[in-house]
Amino acid sequence: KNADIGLVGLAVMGQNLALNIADHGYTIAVYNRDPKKMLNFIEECKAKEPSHERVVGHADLASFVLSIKRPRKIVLLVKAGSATDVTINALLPFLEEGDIIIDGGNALWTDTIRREKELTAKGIDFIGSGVSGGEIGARFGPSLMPSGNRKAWASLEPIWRDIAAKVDPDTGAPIEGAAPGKPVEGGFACTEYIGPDGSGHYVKMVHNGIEYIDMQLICEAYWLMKNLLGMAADEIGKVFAEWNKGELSSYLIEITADILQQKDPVSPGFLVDKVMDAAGQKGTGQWTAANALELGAPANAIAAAVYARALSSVKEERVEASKILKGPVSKPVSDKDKAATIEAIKSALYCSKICAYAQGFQLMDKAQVAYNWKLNFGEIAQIWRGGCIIRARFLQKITDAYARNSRLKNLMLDPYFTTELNDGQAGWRHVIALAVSNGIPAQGFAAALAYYDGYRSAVLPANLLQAQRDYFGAHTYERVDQPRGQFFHLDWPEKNRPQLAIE
Ligand code: 2AM
Repeated sequence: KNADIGLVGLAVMGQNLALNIADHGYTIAVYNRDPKKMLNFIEECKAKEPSHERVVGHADLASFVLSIKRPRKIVLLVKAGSATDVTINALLPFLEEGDIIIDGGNALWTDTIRREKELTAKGIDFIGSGVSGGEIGARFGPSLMPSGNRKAWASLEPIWRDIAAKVDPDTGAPIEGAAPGKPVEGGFACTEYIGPDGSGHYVKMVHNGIEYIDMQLICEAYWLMKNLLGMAADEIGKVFAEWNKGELSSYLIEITADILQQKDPVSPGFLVDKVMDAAGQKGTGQWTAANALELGAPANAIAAAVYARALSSVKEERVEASKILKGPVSKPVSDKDKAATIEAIKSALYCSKICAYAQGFQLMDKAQVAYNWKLNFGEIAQIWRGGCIIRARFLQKITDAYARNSRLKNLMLDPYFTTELNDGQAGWRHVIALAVSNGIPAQGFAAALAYYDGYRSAVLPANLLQAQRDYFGAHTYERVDQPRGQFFHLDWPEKNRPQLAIE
């Protein structure tokens, strides 16, 4: 009975999180449905891991559960969905009141809300924790977004803080030095309590929605350099490497620079040119866009990223359509305009990114009202500074914005972001115009700009829309010359109205 914590689910994420926990001096009991995976993992640990003595494998659930100190903390890293329910139900007979289950999988937040209710009724405390950073993050420091029972969080918190990514508290710069058996100490730990029930998994979901559009925008920048400027992959990679030194500096830009300069190991040329252009998705971006629709949050750039993946995935159809549907005659950019066009693409990328994050935070603001949470946006930005896929110098700018004003209505209204949008918009508009006139799809850039132009418009054509609604459905309208909340209806001229009366 001496394990500090237990972990169920020994796929790569589970293995790496277990090793990360062991590296920080905790004894961890591990279990997997298929015991072969557990045995292989323990063998590998013994061969390679300095902290292997603190990882203890169990082939049956009873001995696994009984080996953990009470109140037990059991982390689940099993496949999201019904596998999580199956695993929880298998554990339940062995658990005692006050034990804690922590779901670290990519659960849909509504499932987390349901599980927390069900388990609370049985005397088991439940934490849903978003875990971001992929395999390497799990191993050396992820960004962790826990929510649920507060008392349980207090008990989990020291471990979560120890294993989370660490960044400089003031600059957000990563604190380097992670290596197996050499845990990083000091710095700001990228985990904070997010709120009740499913809020942690919700915030993780929005993180992924932002990740979708972040990636899409980078792809559009690459595509425009290739198709407008005729640049080869490695040359574009060098531009990204240069951008990575400035305000765009981020994990995704860094890996993009590497990817574009990677030669194909099996035939001449660059690997990226050989990779099939049909995107996959696991669903978290789609959940974000669907929830934005449900809440009426204008997250059109996030949705555009999901649609762009969907459009890419019908590869065979696109190949056929390309033979039938014509575009404009392309007007390549001249060599003398190349440098300026690359600068403009950089502006388009940065401005669109600001809009994408503004949408993500605006969505979370809607969600906290709808689901009765109190989210701390400054803290959310802080814990995304390290460990996760969207980690970036940019997150420090967002952290600073919420430090200046914790009740900021929209990120674009923070003085830093307002200035960046002002300075970058000429290039941003120029690039979209080039994309449109050359028939190059840039739906992420364009959706972000439509959001920007819509948000900064004091007046929109929704006056006409309201009149249309009143005309055919008597939905009423407010008047600009009367206080809000007073509704009017006109008996519109008969001729175009539906004939309701039976003649
Ligand atoms: P397995 O190794 O026995 O397949 C990621 O897929 C993790 O989730 C693995 O540890 C896997 O266990 C576990 N898992 C997947 N489906 C499961 C299920 N229906 N019940 C329990 N565990 C499951």
